[in-house]
Amino acid sequence: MITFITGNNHKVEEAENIFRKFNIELEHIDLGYTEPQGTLEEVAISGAKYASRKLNKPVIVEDAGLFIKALNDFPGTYSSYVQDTIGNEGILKLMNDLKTDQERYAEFRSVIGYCAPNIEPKIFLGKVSGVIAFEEKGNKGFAFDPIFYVPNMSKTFGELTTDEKNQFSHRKNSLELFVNWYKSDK
Ligand code: ITT
Ligand code: NA
Repeated sequence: MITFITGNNHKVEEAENIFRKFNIELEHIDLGYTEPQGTLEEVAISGAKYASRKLNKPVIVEDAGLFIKALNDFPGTYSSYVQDTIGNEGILKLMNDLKTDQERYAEFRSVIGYCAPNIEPKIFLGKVSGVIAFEEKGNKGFAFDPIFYVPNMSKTFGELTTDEKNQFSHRKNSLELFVNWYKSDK
């Protein structure tokens, strides 16, 4: 069994769906650790280490964000704060003059941090490419999902079910790397 430390229930729902496919049982604890300002990798490393030492068991944490190329990777590591303040409407305004898919290119990135008592943390990076939509679409996901458009599917993440998003999302990619490592080399 693995313990996922997060305060975000949408992440839990997605992770449970992914772990079920790998036959690993997932426990969820909202430990409320303070995040240092830093890269996704730094946050995942310090969070995983803190939580595994505190609970004295193996844990994973995730630090994720939306990285928009034309905005020099904004909101990136500030994603949570930006979502709560200017929100999707604010992001769409910043993108007003940008018209093509290339100009509106963005990535979701997810870094899973794993740590267990008496070992040092390990991290796993997953990404997915898309473009920022011209308007919000769909109400199936959370946060930036309605403005993250995937040209291949002609849909935003907000229009995908959890199952569909979990086929290829940043979170699926990072968790899959983690599980493959966890089941073999650990
Ligand atoms: P934790 O307790 O796990 O830290 P959190 O919501 O604070 O939960 P992060 O620190 O990883 O999560 O912040 C990432 C933010 O990026 C998150 O709050 C969302 O606004 C956004 N985000 C991350 N993954 C997303 C996804 O799959 N779809 C939409 N928005 C996402
Ligand atoms: Na967070």
